[in-house]
Parts: sequence; structure tokens; C-alpha cells
Amino acid sequence: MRILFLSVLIILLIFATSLIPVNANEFTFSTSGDGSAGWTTEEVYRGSYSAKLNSGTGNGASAGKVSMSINWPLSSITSLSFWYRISSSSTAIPLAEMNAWPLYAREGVTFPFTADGYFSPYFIITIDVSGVTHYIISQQWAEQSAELDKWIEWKISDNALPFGGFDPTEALWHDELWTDDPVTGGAGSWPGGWEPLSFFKTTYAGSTIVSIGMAVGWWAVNEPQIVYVDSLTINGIGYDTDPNYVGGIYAPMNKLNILVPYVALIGLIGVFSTILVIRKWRKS
Ligand SMILES: [Ca+2]
Repeated sequence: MRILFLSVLIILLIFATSLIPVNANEFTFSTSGDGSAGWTTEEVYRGSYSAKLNSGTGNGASAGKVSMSINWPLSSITSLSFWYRISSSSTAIPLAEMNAWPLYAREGVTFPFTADGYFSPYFIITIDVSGVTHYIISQQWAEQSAELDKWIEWKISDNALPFGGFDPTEALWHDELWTDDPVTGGAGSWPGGWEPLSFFKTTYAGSTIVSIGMAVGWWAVNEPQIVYVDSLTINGIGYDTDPNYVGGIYAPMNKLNILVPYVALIGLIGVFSTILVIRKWRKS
């Protein structure tokens, strides 16, 4: 009887362990040109690490990116955010250049700018459309020097100043093809190939997200831009940007999900022990 009890315990333990989503969504780094990306403890928003990204100096041919692999329909995305901190070791973008890009000024900030600036990191959503890879890329925000070395949240609900006859109500995106460009993508499009995420949900209906990443680089501005990135949140569920973290532990619902196997195990052990006690009692 004891051997049977032990065997059942071991089987239950293996079963419970297999359900625990440890490292379910690991972050990976990628770079191009002289860009760089990796874990750091220099500045941390949550947990023990953040991702430090350096755009490099390739003037459009370098970048640093941190991304998390997921396998969700693009249509399921309702909200996205992450926290960033622009390092004062970044190279300043001259004021005149900053003011040439009103698209990158958030609604509510004082524009034209009055100081040199820097570019925030931005999202890259990599999707699969029937075996073909596409990239949906968000706005970066221009931050002035007073915002250096501060943690700032990039969130989809932030929107750019009115531009080109349009008044955005949320952050805008483009894809790598700029297929929504008025020149190539047809009438009714926003200027310069920018669109709300809903446009790409329609354009790429039925597509699956391969990864969600945050990046700096692949742009033609004064470089390097050096940033810290932490605490990715998708549809309200936080994925701490840390090595060896447990997926989604910052959402109350996910905390419960992680506990489910343990609760089930304890429950089963309890039931099994009760049966043993009853059997022993009936024998005696
Ligand atoms: Ca972190």
C-alpha cells in the first residue's frame, strides 16, 4: 500500500510540475549592424533586470531588439504597453530635427519642442500570414532632454498630435511594406503609411503573432539612442522583462493559474490520505 501511495504521489507531482508555466514566454535578443541588446541591472523598472538596447550608429542599418515569442491571433490584441528609460548616454537629436517630426510628439506635450531630444523604443509585432512574415511597427515618441533617465510608459492609448489632416486617437503603426501608403495602398489612408492597429488587424486578418518585440534603431537620426526596456504588458497581463521569469505572474488571474496544479495536488493527496485512513479504520 505504501509503495502504491508513493507511486501515485510521484505521478501526481510530475503531472503538477508539467502544468507550471515556468519560462513559458522567454525573451530573446537580436541586433543588426553595431546595435546591441542584452540584460542589465543598471536600471530596473520591475524585477531584477531590464533589457538594455543600443541602436548602434548604422543610420538605418543598425538596431537592438528584445522580443517575446507568443502564438496568438493578431486580432486578439486589445492593449499593449511597456516601460522605457532613455539613457543620458544617448546622442541628442538637434531641436530643428525634433520639430520636423510632429508625428512623434504626443498629444498634450508642448510643441514645437524647446530642447534637443531623443527617440523612445517602439513595438515590432512579427506576424505570420499563411507562411509569410510581416512586421507591424509602432510609433516611437520624441522625448526632450528633461525626460532623460526617467521611466516612461509607452502605451497604445497615447496618440500623436494631429497631422496631415488626421487626428489620431491612439498610437499609429506601419508595416514593413508601407502597404497602407496613399501612393501604394489606396485612398482613405493616413499620411505616410501610418494607421491604427485596427487597420492591420483587417489587412492581415487571420494572421498569427510570432513575437512581440521592443526595439531602437533602423532609423535615420543622430545615434546611438540607448534605452532600457522593462515590463511588457499585453491585454492587461504583465510579462516582466527579466531572464527566467514566470510568464504573466503580475496579473491576478495568472497568479491563480500558477497555483492551480499545487492546489489540485494537495487536494488529491488529501483525498488519497482520507481513503487510506478510512480503509485502516475499517480493518481495525
Ligand atoms: Ca524587469
